[in-house]
Formats: sequence, structure tokens, C-alpha cells
Amino acid sequence: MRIGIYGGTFNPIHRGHLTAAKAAMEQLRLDKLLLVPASVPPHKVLPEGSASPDQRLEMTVLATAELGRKAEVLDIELRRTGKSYTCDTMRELREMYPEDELWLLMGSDMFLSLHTWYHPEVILSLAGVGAFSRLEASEDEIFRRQKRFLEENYGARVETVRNDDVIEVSSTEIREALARGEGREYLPEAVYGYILRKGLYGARCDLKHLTPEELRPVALSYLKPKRMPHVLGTEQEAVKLAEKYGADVTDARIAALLHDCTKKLDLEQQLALCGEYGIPLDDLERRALKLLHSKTGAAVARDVFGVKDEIYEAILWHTTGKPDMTLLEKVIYLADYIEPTRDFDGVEELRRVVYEDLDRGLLMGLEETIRDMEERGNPIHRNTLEARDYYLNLLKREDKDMKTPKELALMAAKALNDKKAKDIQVLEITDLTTLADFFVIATGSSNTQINALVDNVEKELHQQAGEDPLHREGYRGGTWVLLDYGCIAVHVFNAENRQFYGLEHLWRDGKQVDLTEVLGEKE
Ligand code: DGI
Ligand code: FE
Ligand code: FE
Repeated sequence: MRIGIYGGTFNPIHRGHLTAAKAAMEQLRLDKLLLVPASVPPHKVLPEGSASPDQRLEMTVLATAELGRKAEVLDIELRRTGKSYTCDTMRELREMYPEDELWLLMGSDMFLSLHTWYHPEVILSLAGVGAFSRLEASEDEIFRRQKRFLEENYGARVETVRNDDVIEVSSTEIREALARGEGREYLPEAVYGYILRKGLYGARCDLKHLTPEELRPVALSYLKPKRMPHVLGTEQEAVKLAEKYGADVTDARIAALLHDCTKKLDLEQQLALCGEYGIPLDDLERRALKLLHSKTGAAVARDVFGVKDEIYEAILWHTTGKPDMTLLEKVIYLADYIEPTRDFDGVEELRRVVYEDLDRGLLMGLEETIRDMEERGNPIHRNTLEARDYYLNLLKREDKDMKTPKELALMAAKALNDKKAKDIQVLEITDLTTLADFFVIATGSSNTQINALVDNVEKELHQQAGEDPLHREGYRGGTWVLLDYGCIAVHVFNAENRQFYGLEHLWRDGKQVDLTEVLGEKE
């Protein structure tokens, strides 16, 4: 492996560092880049409001979000007590990576004075040097001379890293800009957000009244770098869903940006936060780390960012869901589920359904979670199950409402046919009367069969459509039974009465519905 080592005070790490790091990764074809925040010597006076070593470390970690998975942060220099020498760092790295090719990266000033460092021969025997160059002619000459000098005297390997996109700004200038309320453009988003949130370098902001644009960097600063694309994706998806279904877009953005803000905390830290905020927990929650971050996340969103109740609730329910969710709660639950970086099996189908029917998408998501939990042998939270049951019932009811009178009439005809009724007819009478839209007429051979026929219609319409007759009337001791469903009326006669009442004749202006599809061809 080719490993680059990039040290610096990183107070704070900024875009200039990142462009240099990217240039080195590319030109030296590095497989890994180690960012090593340096300890600041005790004699160096730091400006007011400067970052602590831990804060510089954390900012450096946040910055790796923009460098990809190859970048890592090492705290070996910060952990070391006493004076920190590069040669010690290189020895330590050589022990960590005995088989790999090490490349120490440095700016031109450092490179030109390298021979004056403590034990340059140790450094140069352990690693090659990647020296950043701005390609200025005058500098080039000095560069070449130093390169030759190091090669001849130390057997050094030196590579020049052309840094064409160099950003001419120093950490000092950035700190000054921050104190004036500027400087965002020089910093990785999450680093800028971290500085604001901690009030470093004299930067200030009112966390309780941020627009989504202002909130974004601050929200990112709560996350592990690998989670940042997910949260940005959730924001994007939440906006799309809010627009499609008419939720408040700003609320959706804010809820999405903050929904996983406590996700990186471990169980102990989650439980401590729950204690702090007085969040009651059930047995399962006390054990299941993943069920806690939505509770603590909602609490932090309200406490630190002053979000309104609707947003608080949307974050609170984003992991399990619950019965009867608000529009914003559904938008966040589903945006989290289907945002562009998600790629589980079936995500495409879920996306399609979500944009077709929000509740159906919600049910699908809940069922997917339950299936997934069962596969992994994880206990399923009560809220997840209750939510699933609620939406399953809701949609069943909706499905029933969606049955048209014609579908009900055909369903009745089929139920009659299944029990061997004779001469089944369906008449459309929508335009003729307000009594009903359809008459379903059939003949039974005996009172017993007539009763069995209507019983079956009742049973099937109840089961398949959840429809029950408004009333049932039996005339003349069961020789004519009427089931009245409002929009359809089912009449079952014996042969004699059928002819006597001649409904078909009475309603001869009605339209005969073709039944071949439901009943099949007559034998
Ligand atoms: O935070 P994210 O990963 O973006 O997404 P999320 O908040 O929906 O969390 C998903 C995780 O939560 C996933 O690993 C499954 C877990 N989870 C969701 N519902 C339940 C659950 N875990 C248990 N034990 N029981 C649940 O009902
Ligand atoms: Fe989450
Ligand atoms: Fe999430």
C-alpha cells in the first residue's frame, strides 16, 4: 500500500489543506491518506478562543468527509506527551505499517528546511517525501536544488506534488474571518458547522433560529463522515416528498437534517442523554441502541435548535413509526428509508410505491423493517408493530371503499354462481332510479337454497369488501329474498316468483351486464 502522511496543526483544517491532500492522493496514487493533527508546542501562544487539541482532532475527522474513504485521522501526535518530533511519528507509523510505502507530505516551506529538522536521516530513511509545489519558476529552481541535496545526502525519495488549485488562505486569515462572521467558503461544511456550534475563534450564531441553509453545516458536524451523504440524501428526498404531498418544505428540511444527529453516540452516551432529558424508556429501548437515537435526537433538536413540536415529533418517530402519523412524520420516516444513497433489495419498488401512495409506501416500509428484524432475530418494538397493524387496517378499509358498485354487483353474481344459482342477471339501473345502481337477480330451486344463496352473498361481500347489507328482507316465507346494499340490491326468487314479479321486464330499460367473465361460459 502507498500511504500518505499529512501532518499539520489544522487550527482549523480548511479547503487549502483538502485541495493539497487531494492532489497528493491522485498524483502519488495513494491507497490511504493519514491526517495527523500536530500538538501545539507549549511555548506557542494560541489566539483567544482557539480550538483545543480534541476539537482540532474532531474537526479533522469531520473534514475527511470530503476526501472519501481512503482518508483517516490519527491522533498519535496529540496523544504523545512532551515535545513531538516528526521522526518519532514516522517511527511509530513504520511500526503500524511495516510492509507499506510511506510518503510524508509537506508544503514548500517545510520541504526547503527539511534538512534542519530533528533527525532528518531517520525521517528520510522511513518515508519518501511528497512536496507541494505551486509551480512558480523561481521556486522551481530552489525546489530542484533541495531535491537533489536530499537525494544525494540522505538517499531520499522526493516527489513533487503539483498543487495547481492551491487556495491562497492561511488558518490565521480564516480565524480572523470567522471572528468577523465570515469564512464559510474556506472551510469544509461540517468543520464550519462545528466551529459555529462550539463558538470557536470568536464565531457566533444563534442556533435556535437557523434557516435550513445555516443549519446544514451545523447538523453535519454531529455526524460521522460516512453518515453525511445519508443525511443530505434524506434532506433531498424529504423536500421532494414534502412538495409532492403538500407538507411544509422548510420543516421537512430541518427535520431531515437533524433526524440522526445523535446517531454516533454509543449506548452509554445515549442512556446518559436520556437521563439528562428525562426520557422514559421501556425494556427493549434500554437494550437497543438503534431505538434510542430517535428519542435523543428529537430532544437535542428541541433543546439545542429550538425546533417546533411538529419537527420534534417527526424526529421522535422516524425509526419505528407509530399509528396515525402526521404528514411530516411520514415524510421523514420514508425519506430516511428511500433517500438516494439507500440500496437494499426492493428499494426501487418501495420508491415507486411511496410516490404513488404515501400510506402504502409507509406500510411497505414498516413491513420491510419487521421482515428484516425477524431475519436478524432482533426484537421488534411495539410501536413498529402497532404502526404496521394500523396502516394495514386503514388500507384494507380504503381498499373496500374503492370497490365500485359494479365490482360489488359482480362479486354478488359470482357468490350466487358459486352456490349454483340459476339465471343470474345483473342489471345496471343507475340512470333509471335512485333506488340502486345495480340489481342482481337470481333463481334458487328451494327455500333452503335461496337462503344458502343469500347467505353466501352476505359472506363474500363481507369478506372481500367489508360490505354488509343495510337490510335483508324475506318475502312470502323465503320464496323471494332481498339483500339491500344501497348501491346494489340482490334479489333471489324461486322460479315461480321470479316470473310473477318479472323484475327484468319491469326494468327492461336497464342495461344487462355481461357476466361471462365472472361466471365463465355457460355449460
Ligand atoms: O438511523 P438510520 O439508520 O438512518 O435509520 P433508522 O433510524 O430507521 O434506523 C434503522 C435501524 O433501526 C435499523 O437497523 C433497524 C432498527 N429498527 C427499526 N425498527 C426497529 C428497529 N430495531 C428494533 N430492535 N426494533 C424495531 O422495531
Ligand atoms: Fe435514524
Ligand atoms: Fe437516517
